[in-house]
Formats: sequence, structure tokens, C-alpha cells
Amino acid sequence: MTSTDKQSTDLKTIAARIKSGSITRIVALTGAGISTAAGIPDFRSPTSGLYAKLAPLRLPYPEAIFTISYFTHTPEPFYALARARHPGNLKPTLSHAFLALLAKKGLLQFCFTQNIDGLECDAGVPSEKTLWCHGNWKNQHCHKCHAEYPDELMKKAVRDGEVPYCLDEGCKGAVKPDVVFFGQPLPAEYEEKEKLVADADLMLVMGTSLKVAPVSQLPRKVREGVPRILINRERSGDLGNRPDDVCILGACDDGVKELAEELGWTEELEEFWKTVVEAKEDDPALEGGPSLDECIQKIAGHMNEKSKISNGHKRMLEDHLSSKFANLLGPKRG
Ligand code: CNA
Repeated sequence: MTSTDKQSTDLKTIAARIKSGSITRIVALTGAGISTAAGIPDFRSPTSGLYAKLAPLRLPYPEAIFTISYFTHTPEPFYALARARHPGNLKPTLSHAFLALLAKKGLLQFCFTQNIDGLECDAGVPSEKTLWCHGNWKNQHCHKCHAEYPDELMKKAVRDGEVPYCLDEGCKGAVKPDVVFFGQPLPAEYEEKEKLVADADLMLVMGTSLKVAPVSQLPRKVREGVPRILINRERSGDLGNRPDDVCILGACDDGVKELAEELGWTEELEEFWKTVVEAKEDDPALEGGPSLDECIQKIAGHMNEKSKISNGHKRMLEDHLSSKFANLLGPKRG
């Protein structure tokens, strides 16, 4: 645990307040870091994060793969990696179980998650207490005409790494899971739910770099004097700047263990986590499959071919335009 001399509280004090009932409205904000232990890489970790791994694809920028304007003309990379990133057969982590345990004890006021894997739901966090700020994989629609697309066909597309297209012959737009891409609005409930942050008596921020707005601004909406706990590998946002902040730097599951220990919940949490993991059934359709690195290698070849074609196309256009331009200017002098 890190502390600064500005700090006026610590984990022990916060745990004591939870146990005594003076903290009852905990608002959680989670990010990709609570799911890396389940096997889904985050975005921004230096070598293990997805953005670092995407280098062979030579995307215009790593976020392009999740940017709506890019997806509309090049959906292939998103689907090529979908199977390796799909949460189908992954199990909730101890951190997901901790959130569900808070809910079970009536202490979780609300959970804002930026994750799209739905693992907090698998762990038992009630859906009415969760906002998937960036959507999730549960449903899918054509990005063009917004028609629904059947689950079974979507599962097949994810399994085969193929782009699913709208079943309407006249449309044929690429189908997109209901994940919020860069350039798309957040769910309509966001503005309403955001107000719960000002009512919290503890905010728990876990596994996020707080680099994606507007969710990154939520911790600032906590009232002054209300404790905020950050559990993350690194400092993020303005966490640690207020006297009532506590930063536990390291793996989320270790930080959660530390907190559970202070609360006297260690055994209960371990037991609960075991039942949660056992309860999640595997989907045989999504078993096995290539690793993320293998998927990236495979699509890299295809993308390089595609870029060769588009470079050729670009050169052809340039030649065409320069000859047109030369004709407009008339014959060369000299
Ligand atoms: P990010 O920007 O990749 O940051 C992740 C943060 O977690 C970093 O600060 C890491 O240091 C930290 N971290 C990683 N692993 C651990 C760990 N085991 N213990 C403690 N800390 C860890 O991801 P954010 O969530 O901040 O960014 C928001 C994006 C990421 C959202 O749009 C998500 O949809 C998107 N995302 C989601 C998933 C998922 O659903 N599991 C996976 C990858 C990215």
C-alpha cells in the first residue's frame, strides 16, 4: 500500500467504518485490470496490453480497431481478434467476486464498469446495480440499419473469426456487438446513474488507467471528505491527491485480498469465489481456439495484403491525378 503525508485515512480505518455500518453506499468503478487475471488483456499495459500487441497490424492508430468510423469500412481486425478476447469461457476473478459479495451484503450502491466482458454479472453483481458504460457482448446489431442479429450466428462468426453481415440483402452492413466504440455515445442511463457518485460514502476504483472520458471523470464527482480507494498496478487519474484517498498499488486480486482481510471476510470471499467459478458453465462452441497472438499473426498477413492493394490503388490515383493536372496546366515548358 502507498500513502502520502497528505493522507488522513487508511485501509484499516475504512474497513472499520464498513464493519460498524458508517459506510453503506459503496460505488465501484472498474476497468480492464480486474479481468486480466481471467485471461483478457487490458488495452494499455506496456507489453501485455492489446495496443502493444497490435503493432504487426500497422493500424493507423491502435484504437482504430474499436473506432466506429474505422469499423464501418474495415471490420476484419475486430472479428479476427474477437474469439481470443471473447469472455465466453473465462471465469470471474476474485475481484469480480468481491464486488458481488459487497452486493450480497447490501453494501454495493452501484457498479460502473468500463469492461465489456460481463464477468461482474457472471460473478453475481445484480444487473440493476451495474452500468456497462461501454456496452457488452450480450447482444448485437447491424451497425448500418441497426437490425438485430441472431445469437447463434454471432457465436459462429466469433468462433470462426469471420465478419457477420446484416441478413437484409439490401443492407449487408457489418454486424457489431453492442459494445460502445470510440465515436459512439454512452448508454442513455449514464447521465442519470452518474448522480449516484455524489451520494456515495466510499468509492472503489479498480483496474483502470482512467484514460477514457467521460468515465475517467467519475472519481472527481465523489464529495470531498468521502474516502476513495484505488486498487491498480499504477496510480491513475487524481486518485491519491485527496487526504481521504487510499492507493493500493499492485494486482487487483491482491489488493482485494488486503481489503477483505481488514474486513474479516477472507474465508467467506474465497468460498464465495469458488462457487462463482464453479457455477459458470463453459460454452463448448467457444472452447479452445487460437491465442490472441496467433490471431494477430493471422490477420497481419491479410492486412498487409490489403494495404499493398490500397497502396497500389493510391499510386494509381496519384498517377491519374498528376496526369490530369499536367493536362490542365498544358504542355510542359522548356
Ligand atoms: P486500460 O487503459 O488498459 O488500463 C488498465 C489498467 O489496469 C492499467 O492502469 C493497468 O496498469 C491496470 N492493470 C492491468 N492488470 C492489472 C491487474 N491484474 N491488477 C491491477 N491493475 C492492473 O483499461 P481501462 O479499463 O482503464 O480503459 C477503458 C477501456 C478498456 C474500456 O473501453 C474497455 O472496454 C476496454 N477493455 C475492456 C476489457 C474487458 O472487458 N475485459 C479488456 C480490455 C480493454
